[in-house]
Amino acid sequence: MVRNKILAILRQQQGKSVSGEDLGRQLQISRTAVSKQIQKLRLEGYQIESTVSQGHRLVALPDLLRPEEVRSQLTTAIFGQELVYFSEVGSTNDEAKKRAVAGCSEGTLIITETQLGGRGRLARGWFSPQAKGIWFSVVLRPPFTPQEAPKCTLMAAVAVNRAIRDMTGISCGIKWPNDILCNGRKLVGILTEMSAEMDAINHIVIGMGINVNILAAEIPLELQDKATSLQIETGGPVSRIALFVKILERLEEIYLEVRTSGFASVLAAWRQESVTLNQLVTVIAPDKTYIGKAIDIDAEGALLVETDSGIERVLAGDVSIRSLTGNY
Ligand code: BT5
Repeated sequence: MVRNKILAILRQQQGKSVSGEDLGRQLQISRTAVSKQIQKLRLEGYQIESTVSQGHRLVALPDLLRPEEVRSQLTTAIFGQELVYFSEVGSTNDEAKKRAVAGCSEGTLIITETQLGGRGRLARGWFSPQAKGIWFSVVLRPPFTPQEAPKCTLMAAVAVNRAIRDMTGISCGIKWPNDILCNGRKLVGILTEMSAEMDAINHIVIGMGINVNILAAEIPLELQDKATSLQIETGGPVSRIALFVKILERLEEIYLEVRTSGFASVLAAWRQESVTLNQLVTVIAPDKTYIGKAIDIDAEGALLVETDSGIERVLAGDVSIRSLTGNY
């Protein structure tokens, strides 16, 4: 595609100019055709400076998670080798599940700028405004047993928390099982879905929603006291693409380690970063609601809650859990 070739040449120039004539010669097209492609790239959000004497110069990339941009920065071996991009979509988890059933390879990524039907757990909605966050899903085909699947949520939480810390310096907490909180408000939500037989996993889809450049005033009223974004927390915009790449790198690193050495180090990191442990929590299970103290997670990633009548083992997906001591 001529567009991609022009972009590749502009990138190689690393901010230096290249003349329209040179571009035309290299691609064997006319200068007018070059100008048209440059114009199109500008409409996509690429900032390209053009002067008659110097030619064209790539000044800044658009803040879109376009596959060619992501690919050009990605150093992962599995995650993102297949990359499916939508400017808008219902839910990236639904798209990932469709592709997983059709046999897509492990590490296939679905990315979008906005979701029209983004989902949380238990049929809740997920607010996914245009180009303001990172809304994506990845397909895994792990060799674990189905009982181990809930730990993939913990693994994802540890990975995204690490990436956020590396990139912004912010330290967030993990609320069991699937939230990253910053100052008591939700910054990231994770939705893990599985297809399995009795003793083997067909595939796992991990979906993540990361609120990046959402301004306080853009958060819907019903989420005002529950949600936050990196821009709100750091006071300035954060590069979505750089953060996305970092998340994928951290996630792959941890996933590969888990595949060879098991979940022990994920569970240890999770315990350290948890804001749920040692808190009083309300557990809202389908059949009962009760209060207790979250004392630990077990080897399968279940939360252990100490109540008056003994220790309850709480599995993700079945319950909602609220801390009694914080505003989360
Ligand atoms: C979650 O569910 O936190 C999982 C969210 C996963 C979203 C990703 S985006 C990419 C992928 N594709 C999907 O369709 N989903 C995944 P849960 O714990 O059930 O929390 C949902 C609740 O969080 C909602 O009921 C709201 O109260 C709140 N919420 C909705 N949107 C939010 C946002 N952007 N930021 C913070 N809180 C939000």
